Amino acid sequence: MPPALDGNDWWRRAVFYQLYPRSFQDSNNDGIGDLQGIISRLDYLAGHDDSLGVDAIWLSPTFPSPMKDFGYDVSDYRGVHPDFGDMAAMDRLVAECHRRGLRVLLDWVPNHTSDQHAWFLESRSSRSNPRRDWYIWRDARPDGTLPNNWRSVFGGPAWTFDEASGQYYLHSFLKEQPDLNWRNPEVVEAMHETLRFWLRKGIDGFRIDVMGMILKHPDLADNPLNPRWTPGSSEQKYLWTSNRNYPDVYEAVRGIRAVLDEFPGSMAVGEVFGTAEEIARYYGPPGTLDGLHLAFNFQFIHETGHVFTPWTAEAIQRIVANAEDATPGSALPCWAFGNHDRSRFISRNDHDGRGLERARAAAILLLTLRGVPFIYYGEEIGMADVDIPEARLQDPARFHTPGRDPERTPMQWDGSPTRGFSAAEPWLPYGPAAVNVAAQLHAPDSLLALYRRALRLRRQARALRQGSLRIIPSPGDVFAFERRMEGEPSATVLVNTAVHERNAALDSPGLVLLSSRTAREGERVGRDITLGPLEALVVGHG
Ligand code: TEU
Ligand code: CA
Repeated sequence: MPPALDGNDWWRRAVFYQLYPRSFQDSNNDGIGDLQGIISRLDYLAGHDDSLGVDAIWLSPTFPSPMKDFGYDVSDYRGVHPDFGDMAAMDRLVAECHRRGLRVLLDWVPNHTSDQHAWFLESRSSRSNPRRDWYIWRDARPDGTLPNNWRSVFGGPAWTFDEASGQYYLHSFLKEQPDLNWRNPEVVEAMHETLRFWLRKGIDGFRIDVMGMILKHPDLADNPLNPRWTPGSSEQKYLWTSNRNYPDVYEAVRGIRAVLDEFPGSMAVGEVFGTAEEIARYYGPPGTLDGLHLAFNFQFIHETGHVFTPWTAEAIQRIVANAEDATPGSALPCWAFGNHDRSRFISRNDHDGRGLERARAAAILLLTLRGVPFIYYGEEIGMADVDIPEARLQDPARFHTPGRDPERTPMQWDGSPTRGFSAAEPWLPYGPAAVNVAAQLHAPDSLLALYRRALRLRRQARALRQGSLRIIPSPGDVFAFERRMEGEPSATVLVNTAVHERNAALDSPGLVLLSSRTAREGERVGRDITLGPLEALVVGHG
């Protein structure tokens, strides 16, 4: 059993696993996953020889919530939603994780609360309420139109009129998710206290929801028209200049970091969107790195707008090179191939029915790049988007059809009709029975076995876990890089994104330590190497 990572910078060497609590394991047969269910499945993740071998988990929101946005509408930052259990269950979960060397991140949602949060109920109760200014209230413009042209991320205007008090309030997401006013110091202090509440309880850190939107343009200036937009195009009509990655946000980020620094060994990873340079700013300047410990780079999912990134060597190389260039000082990039908001990797890359082969290569890439990888639950067994019948769709945020339910379906533990998830009708339908943990756990050629080998290799080969990265110029369709660390054997990673064989050259001969084509592992290779269709492999040197 691998020991827990030590040191306050444990997160630099960690592999994280995101789990969606509603969909991991149901313990009381109401069809909804819960904390006790997660506890019962921890051995799968860590602590045993045949565990996956991750170092930390991130739980999507577990707080009390009317569940309009499945927990991203928080009505109490210091509690546990009864669907998931209670505070005692959370304490048990944290203790059971720590016993196995697993760290725990909660999902902190600072941009908005639920409209049922006590703060908002007060705020909307009257214009003179002391908490009125905790949210963003504005009059209509003199001509009677909305305060500005901002749109909700989920579609429609970002403003809703409150009849009783005669003003509009801002909501960057659903109207049930009013935006907090981070220019009010009382809000800042109250939100910082919610962090301290959990840190005192022993939580190891946070994933921070929509980090880049908590501070907007001070005058809430209109957003400019998107020059790439034309009527009917898939582009958004307006840019997000005034309300996303607005420069003032970095001051708030530093404030959050200062709170985390009161608790050595804690950390935060921000959900941010933008170019590699925009992402980089969240770490703080190279010399101080006084921003977030990590900021997600989602470019393997989408580089711009809503167009999914294709599985091509050219795109992969651009994304990695940009991140390597932009990530400041000793900071590390942070990679994910999937999450609860986006179509799953296999489904995004399955136009020719070969999504699984690409998923095998992606597992190797994710776990050998320089930086901190996040695995989305089920990715390791090849779960794909599930077709949800119209009548069972749950996600209210249909900014794209059919919403985000397809990538949030229950974890498939076995091939039985209940998938080992719940004896009751699950909150979302299951995927095909053939994709499950039990079938893959002891099958050496399975995707799950490949993930476990990749995780083990990453733990053992320090060059892969902590070394530098150098991109090796390679022929078309091949992305290659070297990982090197002083005094340690180096490794070369090659990814062939073509559906045909490709030849590549190595600087020196070596041994295949890991391959998406399992049978190749252990093969000695010279300086010329032929990669199979869609193959990714790791060659160890010395
Ligand atoms: O998502 C924020 C978010 O803005 C994106 O996922 C969004 O879909 C994209 O920017 C569109 O361009 C977070 C959570 O991950 C999501 O589940 C919540 O619904 C959302 O915040 C609101 O809290
Ligand atoms: Ca349950």
